[in-house]
Amino acid sequence: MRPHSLVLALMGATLAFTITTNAKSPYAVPSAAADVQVINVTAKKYEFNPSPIQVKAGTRVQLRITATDRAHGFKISEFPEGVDDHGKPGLIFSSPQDCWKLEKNQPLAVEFVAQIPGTYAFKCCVHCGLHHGSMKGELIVVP
Ligand SMILES: [Cu+2]
Repeated sequence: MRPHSLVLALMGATLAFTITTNAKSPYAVPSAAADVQVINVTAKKYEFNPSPIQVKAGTRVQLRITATDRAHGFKISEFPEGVDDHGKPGLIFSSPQDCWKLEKNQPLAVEFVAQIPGTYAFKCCVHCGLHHGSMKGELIVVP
């Protein structure tokens, strides 16, 4: 009888542990990460994909950009087209940078809140070849 009750005790302990672990899991998910819209973007000679990228105003966006053929760069205007830089920025960056460097096959996260509706131009900012100057894209923030 003793080995049997030991097994029962172990099963009971395992069950209690499982219930405790499950009860905690909904709170283990960080709420900050849950409301970020992650968009995967690839960069290659001489285009970004997708482009245009469309998001809703008020969204926290994380662009996960991967250069697939060689090093590239990512530079985006924080002001919508047609608005000069005297106004409020329409994209609020977690850590602003003039030019994000993209190493080949190393995804880079660019995070911001898309505050003001409009069209935001972005382009490659690391010289990558003959048509580097035409490597451009657009982020469209819709109301
Ligand atoms: Cu380039």
